[in-house]
Amino acid sequence: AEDGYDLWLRYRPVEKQALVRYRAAATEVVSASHSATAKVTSDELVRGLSGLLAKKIATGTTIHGNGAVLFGTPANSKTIAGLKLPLAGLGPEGYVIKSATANGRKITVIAGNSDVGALYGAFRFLKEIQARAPVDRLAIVSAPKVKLRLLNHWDNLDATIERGYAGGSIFNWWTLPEHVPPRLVDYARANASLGINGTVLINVNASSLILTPGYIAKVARIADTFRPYGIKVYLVARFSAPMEIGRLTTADPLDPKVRAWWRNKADEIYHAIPDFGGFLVKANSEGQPGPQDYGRNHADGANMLAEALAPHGGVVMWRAFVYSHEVPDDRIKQAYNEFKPFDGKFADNVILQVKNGALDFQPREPFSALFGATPRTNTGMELQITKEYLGFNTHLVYLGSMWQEVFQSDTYAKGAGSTVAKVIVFNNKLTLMAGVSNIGADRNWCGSIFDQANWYAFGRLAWDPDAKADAIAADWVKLTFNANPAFDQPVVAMMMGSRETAVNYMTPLGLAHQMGTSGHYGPGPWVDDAGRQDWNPVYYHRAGKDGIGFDRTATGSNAVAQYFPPVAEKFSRVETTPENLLLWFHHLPWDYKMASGRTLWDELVTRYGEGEDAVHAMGAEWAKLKPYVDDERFAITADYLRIQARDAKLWRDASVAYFQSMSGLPLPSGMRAPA
Ligand code: GCW
Repeated sequence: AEDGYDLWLRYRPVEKQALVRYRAAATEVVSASHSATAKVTSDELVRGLSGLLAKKIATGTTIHGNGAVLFGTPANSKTIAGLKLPLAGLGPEGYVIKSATANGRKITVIAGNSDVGALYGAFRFLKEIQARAPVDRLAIVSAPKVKLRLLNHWDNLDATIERGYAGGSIFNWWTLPEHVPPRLVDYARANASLGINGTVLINVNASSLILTPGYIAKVARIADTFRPYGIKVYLVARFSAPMEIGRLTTADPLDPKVRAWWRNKADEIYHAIPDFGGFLVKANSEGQPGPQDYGRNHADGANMLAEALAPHGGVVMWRAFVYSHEVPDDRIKQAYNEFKPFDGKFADNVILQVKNGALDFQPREPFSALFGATPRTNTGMELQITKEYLGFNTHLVYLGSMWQEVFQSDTYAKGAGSTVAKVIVFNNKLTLMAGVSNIGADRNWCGSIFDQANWYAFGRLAWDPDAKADAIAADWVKLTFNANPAFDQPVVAMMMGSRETAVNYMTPLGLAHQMGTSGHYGPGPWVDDAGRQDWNPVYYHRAGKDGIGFDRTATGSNAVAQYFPPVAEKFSRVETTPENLLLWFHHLPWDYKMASGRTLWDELVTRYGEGEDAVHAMGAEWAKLKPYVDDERFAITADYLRIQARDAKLWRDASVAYFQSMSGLPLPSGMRAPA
């Protein structure tokens, strides 16, 4: 059955017409390396080619004839060394795939500087066939632009997942370390196919028990499972761990006993997991413990952990997602205010992990002002793959286009052209891309078929943040469904429009944080009793008789001043602020004239309506594509599109009705009254 378990690694046979051609290009798999990574590479090539070519593919250590697929490194293959491939400068993870001649045979060589590079190349070679690209004259050279490409799981030790919409956790702590579910191997394959090279196994809010010996043994077993695939494991270090699982009475980062405790803990972990990646930390955020509890600062806290990990080569990812309702100012300013003063004070193996926007994974936010603002501190990006504020697993929203918008935003950190992508890639010694996972124990991994595309897009963009969202979507559709343009083109178009559609029915024109409290699924613009001012939707939209929007210019919170001058200037003035961010930066009267000629009020209502209509259009489009899809994956998607249509209507109706109670204005002519 096509339940989605195989993700984009389906390897179904190519069509009859193309079979002869592809069979000639891949007759056997050859490698002289015997490492664990070479073994899984060979297995994947055999599995992929046998499936795609509908025949058994043999393996060997020497080339027997035309069509051999030789993989390895110059160090473990004389043939590869002799071919003088352009491997210099590709680093340990880059690869070259080349159609070549060796010993008078026409072969395909897949080479890396390490076995992991060759593994990535093998997945790429299979992808070319899956996408039905020609493979007889290959000359592919690729290397990641970002060093640490990580998933962050918000999985708890009790197997629940914070903001997880695809069932429970795939990490079964109960049966580990004795039993490793085979699923974890498929998880590693899927990640390796995208070049993801690390994973944080547990929630940033999780308990410190994960650092106790029993759990370390379980983690070690997972690390053993992932190692051949080039994936390192990382853990969350809860700042108060020395008090909770040690016997200390403080977690003060400047206390020598606390420092010694963390050093010993690091030594203990590395003893069990020699290539352990390091720690991810959420400190002094949303009530979590941290150095500020002791009058210390973020650098004190991060550097203490960095010092414990440094002898082993580990890193600390210190999250910049900090805000507190005790700071009586615009919440989105807090991270910049807390971190900017410490630029240059963090150890070399610390990376600040900054969410793409300053608020919290909204359908649209401007890029965080921290990108480019901390040039003497490693600064990486955190994206949320799981759709906490974007309709969970039931709404079809492709995030590739959202992330592309962030990466291509110009920070002006070093003049025009300093895009967020460039700042992340070039500003740092250690580069990082982290994605909050949407993976759970559902058969289809992500809770829907189309959410698999977001995992896929994250991996591709982590490898190359300048990659194009539409090209990634096109690849995903071909690999996941089929390579038929009659199907692919409309589906890619649907995906590419889907994020703007969600923005329109949820938070058009730069509105944000309008979701119902705590669940973050449906509309709640009227909520003003969420327990904290900075959780209230009313705090963010600021609608009243006079107008709507959050003034973040000099007459308001002046958050704009955190951006580099050209950006600050652009967002300061209403006329130069892009309309899709208008109400994020400005409070405007309801009769403010928009580019369309409509008033702000009419435009707002129009956008909500467009959002709802576009969801219906997606449903109609999908219905037409039924002949091209298996029944099971067609049905779940069609059903979810119906849920999305129901929800989009609710969003539109509730939001329009609520804001009308503020504006007191009639609906633009021809608009349906909220039901
Ligand atoms: O997005 C918000 C979520 C919390 C989350 C927090 C964070 C893990 O609502 O569930 O906690 O951000 O990123 O730390």
